[in-house]
Amino acid sequence: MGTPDGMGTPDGMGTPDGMGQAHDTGQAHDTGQAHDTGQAHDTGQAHDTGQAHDTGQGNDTGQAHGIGQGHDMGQGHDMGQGHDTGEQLLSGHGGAHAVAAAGRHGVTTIFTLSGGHVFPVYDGAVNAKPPMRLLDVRHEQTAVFAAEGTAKLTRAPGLAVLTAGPGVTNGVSAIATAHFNSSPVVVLGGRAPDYRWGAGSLQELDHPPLLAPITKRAWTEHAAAGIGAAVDEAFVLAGAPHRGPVFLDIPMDALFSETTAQLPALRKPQPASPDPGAIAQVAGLLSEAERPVLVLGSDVWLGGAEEAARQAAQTLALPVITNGQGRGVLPAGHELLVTRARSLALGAADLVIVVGTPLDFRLGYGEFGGKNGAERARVVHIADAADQVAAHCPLAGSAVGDLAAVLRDLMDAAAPRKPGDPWLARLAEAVIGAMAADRTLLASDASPVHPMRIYGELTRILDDDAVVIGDGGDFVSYAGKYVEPKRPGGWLDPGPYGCLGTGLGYAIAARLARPDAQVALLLGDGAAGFSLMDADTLVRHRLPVVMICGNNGIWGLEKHPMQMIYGYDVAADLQPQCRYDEVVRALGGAGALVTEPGEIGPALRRAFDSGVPYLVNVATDPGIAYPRSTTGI
Ligand SMILES: Cc1ncc(C[n+]2csc(CCOP(=O)(O)OP(=O)(O)O)c2C)c(N)n1
Ligand SMILES: [Mg+2]
Repeated sequence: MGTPDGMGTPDGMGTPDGMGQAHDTGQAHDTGQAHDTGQAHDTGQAHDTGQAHDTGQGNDTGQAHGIGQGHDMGQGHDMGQGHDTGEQLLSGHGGAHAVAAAGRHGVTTIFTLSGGHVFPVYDGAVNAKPPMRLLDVRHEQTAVFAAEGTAKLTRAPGLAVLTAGPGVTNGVSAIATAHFNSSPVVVLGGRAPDYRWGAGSLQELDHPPLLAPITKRAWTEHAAAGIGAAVDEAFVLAGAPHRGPVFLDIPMDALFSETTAQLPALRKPQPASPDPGAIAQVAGLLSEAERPVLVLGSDVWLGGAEEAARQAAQTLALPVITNGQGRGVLPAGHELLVTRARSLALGAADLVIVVGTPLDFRLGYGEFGGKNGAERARVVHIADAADQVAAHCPLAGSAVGDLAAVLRDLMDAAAPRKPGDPWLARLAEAVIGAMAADRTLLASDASPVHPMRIYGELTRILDDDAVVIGDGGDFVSYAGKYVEPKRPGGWLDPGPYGCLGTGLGYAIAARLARPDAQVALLLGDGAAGFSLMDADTLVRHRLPVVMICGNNGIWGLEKHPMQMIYGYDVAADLQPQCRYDEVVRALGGAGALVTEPGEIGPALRRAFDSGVPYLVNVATDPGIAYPRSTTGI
């Protein structure tokens, strides 16, 4: 299922698929765009494609077999592993060149949703040796979220291929999310053909100007012979610190063209060494500090610095707060992990060293300390690239470079804190107090269900290597607080862009990247509406994932604040106890509605044991709002 059999062959063109596109456009007829629609039907995407064939470009898909010699797609995501990393001669059509270039960067899966403008990429994937997996989804944002989830989990660039026009624009929120998360993602867009540019062919849109503000680079490769090198460049750029999404579109006449080209030798980004002077200055600040805190963010994991960070924290005896993908660098229960005493730690600190995450709203914009009349804390920002160092708040120090190198150098340069440090003892006590205070609600027998009870049950069932994904409002805020990962790289949240709808894409990525681990997707009932149709993708591609819907029947994170501000709310209600479990059942998965607290644990166990996509739909109390201290504004 889901393989694009027959795609890319001349016969595949002008099939009902091509007609379907014109027909879809035909729906615009009803909205009064009759003439455009008629033209699209007459000239048709299939017809455009046919023209590329008539000119003899792309007729012999068999040539694609010659592409990607030396590839071994089964080798996982290590860059270039199993691939010829030297210069390479490419032949065949542009799609085959693109696949060969991506394969060398460790890509094993293309996330996509079909469109004629990108057929050659599919043909290149089908005919690569071995073939590259095509994972076709139900909405382009899911394809990009899946590529981003892959990047977050494997720490190598993920690839999404989107068809021209609406395919690309449907991916924009997900590309923006990757931009804010510094996730290495390559988005390859189809593009209307150059030879008709300006004449108004189907789905003709100049994408790069739209994508430029949310990518490291967005450009068009017009020459068939340049496609391999351009795709290679996109992957190098996406994976080089500071990482992020890169967009490249290719006009369909170039993509369908047969040509030969030279693929340059694989380039690996060289880790940047930190400046010793900067490290010495930070070490000096540490020696003067009485109440230091170390904050570890997503780039610590993405940059492979998790071991160095753990060692630095332990050697220097620094209390640690984690966020994003930094979560799990110190495992749940570690004596130095004080995330649960976060407000005391960041409020009373006199030095906060933030590594690998921006000083954004999640970190009070970089303003720490000052609690109970104390002085403001000094702040050090450590980033993997100079342009990432905060410019909006005063810094006492900063360091730039490969994060593992920075942390190791700092560990060598700074003096460890003395055993019996009263600051550490105070924080440890606060952590114990916070955890004790939670116990009652995590075991709550209230009916309707208190959302915390779900986490009380879930954390008992989760393995150390589980991947937990949060997509929702209040329901996910609870998860962030009460699901503390045991390992890094197992927690996926949407990050500072806060885009609802990441869930199914991230879950697809997690199932592929961690075939044997539990994958738990925590979905608000509102969030579920953005991507639940992709439960169909889980079913078609046999990707068992446990979805847990915290179903309070409202957009909780909007309804409660609106009530607070106005004393009333609008546009914040959903259907009470809507049967999202039945939706997943109808799509071929399984599910159950849970209304009583005692049923949650057994239902979760059944879900994990089922081996199929399964949604546990827990009706929760809409009267309960997550007790938040910040709004993010
Ligand atoms: C794409 C997008 N649209 C709207 C929002 C605004 N928003 C943030 S949280 C939230 C409510 C989420 O509701 P739900 O998923 O049901 O979780 P709950 O808060 O009820 O637990 C909304 C609408 C957003 N963050 N992203
Ligand atoms: Mg809700």
